[in-house]
Amino acid sequence: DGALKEVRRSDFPEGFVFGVATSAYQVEGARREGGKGDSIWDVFCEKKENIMDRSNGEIAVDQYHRYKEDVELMAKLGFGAYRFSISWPRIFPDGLGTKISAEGVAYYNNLIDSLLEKGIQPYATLYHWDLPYNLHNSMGGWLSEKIVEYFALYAEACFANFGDRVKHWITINEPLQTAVNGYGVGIFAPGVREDTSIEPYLAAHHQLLAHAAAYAVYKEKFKATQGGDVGLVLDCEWAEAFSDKEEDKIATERRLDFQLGWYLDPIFYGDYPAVMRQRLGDKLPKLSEKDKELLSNAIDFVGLNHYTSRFISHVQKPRGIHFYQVQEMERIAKWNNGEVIGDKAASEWLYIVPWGIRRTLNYIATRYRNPKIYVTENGMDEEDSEISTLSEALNDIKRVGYFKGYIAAVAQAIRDGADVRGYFAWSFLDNFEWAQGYTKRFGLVYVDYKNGLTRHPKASALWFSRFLKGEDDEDNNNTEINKG
Ligand code: GBH
Repeated sequence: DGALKEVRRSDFPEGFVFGVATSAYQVEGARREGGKGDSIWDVFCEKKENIMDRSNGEIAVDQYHRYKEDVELMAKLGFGAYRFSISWPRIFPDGLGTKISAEGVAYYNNLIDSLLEKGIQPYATLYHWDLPYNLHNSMGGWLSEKIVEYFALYAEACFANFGDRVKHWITINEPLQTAVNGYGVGIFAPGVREDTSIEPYLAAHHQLLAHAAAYAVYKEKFKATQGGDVGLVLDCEWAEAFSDKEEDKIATERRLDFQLGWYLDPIFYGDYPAVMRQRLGDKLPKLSEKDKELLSNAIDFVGLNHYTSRFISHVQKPRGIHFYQVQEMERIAKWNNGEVIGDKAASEWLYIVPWGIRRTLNYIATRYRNPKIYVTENGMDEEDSEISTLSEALNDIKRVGYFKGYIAAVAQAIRDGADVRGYFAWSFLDNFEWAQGYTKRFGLVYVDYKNGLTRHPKASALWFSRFLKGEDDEDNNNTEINKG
C-alpha cells in the first residue's frame, strides 16, 4: 500500500466524527439498582466456569455511578461522540414492554444530557447482548419469533424517550456473535450449544426481523419529527485469499457472505446469499414476502466493527466449529511464505493488520451500493497479567501504533471512495471482556481494578487527544490530562 505519512485529522472530511465506544453490560455494573431486571449475561456469569477469571459484570467499571466523570474525561480528551448501549432490562425489567422503569429511563436521560452539555453526540445501541433474562427463560429468547414484537416495543420506548436528543441509533450489535457464539458454540450468553442445528440461523433470522421492525417503527413514527438515522452493526474480520487458486478465492467470497452477506444481502438484495442457501438448506429460515418488504433497504448506515484479518483457504474438512465446516474454509494467520499476517495483540484472535480495514470498507462500498458507513468499533487489547506497574500500563505504545495504522487506512478508504462518516475506538475504558472477563484490557483509559476503579488515560488516549486537536505528533509531552 505504499509508505504512509503520519495520519492527521485534516486527512478526514469536514464533519467526520471521532468517538469512543462501550456497551452497557461491559461498563455499567449496578446489576440490581434502579429496578433493573436480570439479563442473560447476569445469569450466564453465575455459572463461574463460563468466564475465564470467574468474574462478572455486577460492578464492572461502575459507569452507572461514574458517568459524569467519564463524560468529563471524554470531553477533555476531545472526543466528539460516545457510542454506548442501553440495557434493555433497565428499561423493561421483564422485557415484555408493558412496565417501563422510570429509573432506567432517568439514568439514560442523565447520561445523554451530560454528553450534550459537553458537546458530545450520543450514538445509542439498543441491543449489545444483554437480553432481559425473562425473554430467554419464558420463550427461548432469540429463538422465538415473538421476540421481534418485544424488541419493537422496546425500540419504540427508546425512540420516544431519548429520540429528541439521540440522532444516531444502532438496533443490534453483531448479530453474528449472538447467533454463532450465543446459540451455536455456547461460549456467550445464553450458552445454547446447538452448533450443528438450526438455532444459530434462527437466532440470526429473528435479529434481522427485529432490526427491520425497529427500523419501520422509527420511519413511521419518529423520522419526520426527530430526523435521525437507524443502522445495524456487523462484525467483519477481513478475508484475504490465501493463494491465487480459484478455490481459495471462492472460499474467501464465501467467508465474506457468511459474515456480511448473511445480514446485508436480505436488506440490499432481498434474500440470504445463495451460497448460504446451498450449504445450509432448510437450516436457513425462509424470508416471507412480508419479511422481504420490511427488510428492503431498511438501513440508514452500516456500522462496522472491525479488529483483525485472516487469510482464507479452501479446506474440505476444516478444523474448528461447525459454522466454519459448512463454509469449507480455514482462517490462517500466516502468509503462504510462513510469515505472520501481523503482530499479535493479547486476545488469541487479534492480529494487527491495518490494511484489512481499508479492504473491508471498500468491499462494503462496492458490494452494497456505497452506503453510509460508521466504523463503530476498532481497537486492540493487552493482557492484564502482563502488566506489573501503573506506568507500564499507561505506556501502551503498541495501541498507539494500532490506531495510527488503522486510522490512516480508514482515511485511504475514504479517498478510494467509501462513504465513511465516523470512527469509534473500542474501548473508552478497560472493561468486562465477556468470556475473557477482566483478563484483557481494550481501554484507551486504564481502570485500576485494585484501587477503587480509578481512571487513568493511557498514552493512546493522549495520542488520540493530540490527533483530534490537530497537533503535531512530535509534541507528545502533553500530560495535562493526567494531572488534576
Ligand atoms: C466486539 O466483538 C464486541 O462488540 C465488544 O463488545 C467486545 O468487547 C470487542 O469485540 C472486543 O472483543 O469467536 O472464539 O474467537 C468483536 C468480535 C467476537 C471477536 C468474539 C472475538 C472471540 C471469541 N469478537 N470473538 S471467538
